[in-house]
Amino acid sequence: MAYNGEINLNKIYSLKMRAAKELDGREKHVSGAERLVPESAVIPAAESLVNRALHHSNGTPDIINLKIELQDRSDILHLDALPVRTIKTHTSQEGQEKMCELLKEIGVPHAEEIVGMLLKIRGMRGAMLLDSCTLERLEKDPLRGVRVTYMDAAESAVRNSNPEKNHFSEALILATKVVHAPNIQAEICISDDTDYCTGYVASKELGYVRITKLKEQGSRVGGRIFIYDGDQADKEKTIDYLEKQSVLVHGVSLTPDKFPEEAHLPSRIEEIRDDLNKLKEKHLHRSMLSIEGTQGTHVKINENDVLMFSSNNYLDLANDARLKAATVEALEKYGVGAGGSRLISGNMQPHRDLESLVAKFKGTEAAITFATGYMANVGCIQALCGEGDVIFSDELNHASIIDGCRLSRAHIVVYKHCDMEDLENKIRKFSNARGMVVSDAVFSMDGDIAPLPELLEISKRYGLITLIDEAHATGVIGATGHGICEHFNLTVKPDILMGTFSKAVGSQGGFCCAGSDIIDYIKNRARSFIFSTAPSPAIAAASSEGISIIMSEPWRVKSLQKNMKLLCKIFAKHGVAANSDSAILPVILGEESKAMEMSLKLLQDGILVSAIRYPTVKRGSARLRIALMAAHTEDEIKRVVKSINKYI
Ligand code: WAQ
Ligand code: MG
Repeated sequence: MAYNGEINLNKIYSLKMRAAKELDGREKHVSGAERLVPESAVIPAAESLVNRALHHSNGTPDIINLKIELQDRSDILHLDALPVRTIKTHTSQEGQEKMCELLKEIGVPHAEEIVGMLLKIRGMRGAMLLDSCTLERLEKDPLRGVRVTYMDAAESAVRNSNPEKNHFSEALILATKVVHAPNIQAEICISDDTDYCTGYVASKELGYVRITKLKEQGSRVGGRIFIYDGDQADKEKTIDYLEKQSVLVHGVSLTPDKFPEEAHLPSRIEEIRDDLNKLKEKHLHRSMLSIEGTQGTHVKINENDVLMFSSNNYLDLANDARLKAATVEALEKYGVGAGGSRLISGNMQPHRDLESLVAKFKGTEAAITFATGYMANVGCIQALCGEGDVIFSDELNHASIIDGCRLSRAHIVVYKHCDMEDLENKIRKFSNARGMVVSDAVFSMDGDIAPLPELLEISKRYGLITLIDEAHATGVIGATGHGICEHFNLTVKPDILMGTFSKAVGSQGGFCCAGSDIIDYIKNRARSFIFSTAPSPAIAAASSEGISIIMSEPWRVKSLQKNMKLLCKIFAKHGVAANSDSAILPVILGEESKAMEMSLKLLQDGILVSAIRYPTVKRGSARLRIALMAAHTEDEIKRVVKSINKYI
């Protein structure tokens, strides 16, 4: 299997549709088209091809043939679409002269003769392959010509938005493939549709040059000529490429001039494309795996069973029957949408219930909930700190904390990871500073726990408020999963305990728990709260149910903690030092490519352990991040260690 820096196990399939009807005892072609799509798109592509066959202006077909073939992924050629320009011509003669000029420009001899040949073609299914010097036809079957197949647009948007035949994008895909064939100097084309008079010249140098009028309306002329410039002995290679090489063309647009603004911004768009390519070269480009079905210790990816070691669904509540029932019940009672922000019109009973419950769970006076954990951090930090304040922030804090700090306009001082000496030294440099110390409770990519007792002591001593992010601590650490204060048996609490419902709680959303004044202030100041529609009441109800289950079933937290001890022990047995008190264990590998490769190999073994790369972690500290769940079995934990050891 080819590896191109993306985790993408999708198989690619070719689909070919041919529709025909019987006319006077002979089969008459009605319509034909092809697609090259990932496995997940085979069914919709098949549907759209059949649709196209059924509703074609050439008539209703008697026979529709649909051939679906698996492609060898390592053999797929990715090409950028040729740049496109359009020359407007008013008469067919003017168009034909233009075509000649362009061919001469790139050194094609006998341009007039070649264009003359094009203007005589009628009814060929394929293209002429023409020796540019001798004007000999090189195809085996001159009646049929060479058919170019196995090509499509790489972007699904282009493939899908095209149920009717799109002359332009289909021709651009074909031309891009053709001009990259060995020994092909250029391609010329006129549509065979009687009412479509546009054609083009394409070559690597010219790009795709459209000529708007090349023939008279109503003319049945139409065809293609591939101009061959090379040793005739090599023609098989060219034909083979044209007929068999799978090609995905990137950056095909749907119309040649749909985005006129591109004309004014070519440099920025070029830069964006360059950046994307650089990301791919550095193994930093991200693509998404598609999970089919539900979340759990086992998930389905491409119909395969995959053992999940990459989920924040720590207590296996995301698909719990009671959470689902609570959601459905609230859905029936309160509907889907909240219809407005909490402050205007979206404040519903499930939101209020959830806030009381989470405050109780964290042992604070009050709580405020947000649509996501990211929004909770951003909103809360931006609300509580402002210009003139100083925020002391652990260097490994989550991106949402960093973004909240930036948005607050406070001065940001980053201290060394969990280094309380460094924190205090830095605070001292800002004597009388007003502001905040902010830290993850459990660090999301390292799984270690902030030294909260010292952190609180120092912050209090210097009069700084504290915000602790318990996204990966809630339902995970502390004897009964109440989080970091329980973990350290603390009675003093940080000023703000932030967390999410999206992880151990099995639902979605973020929260901040604190004294009622602070919460009231956040409600009045946090822009991500004020200017955002309230989460669905059904989701709020699900979150409440998740928290209730964590409280009533402490065995879940125990089982998760036991699993981590077991994982560390098994690693130790294999001679790998491993230590974590949370649900996260990083296996640091260093190079981005190495982490990506390992993750891919594990996936091929049926195990999902995600690779974490820059910018999520520091450059050169790429890693596998094992995330445990309460529901993992001993055998499954042994399996992941064994697999990792095999490749390390
Ligand atoms: N391989 C080789 N030749 C082909 C293929 C193929 N896959 N498909 C068509 N041809 C040949 C065949 O002789 C057709 O009669 C001829 O090309 C024209 O095909 O606005 O619509 O599908 O930029 O009619 C060009 C301008 C439109 C689009 C081309 O071609 C634009 C077009 P058609
Ligand atoms: Mg046509």
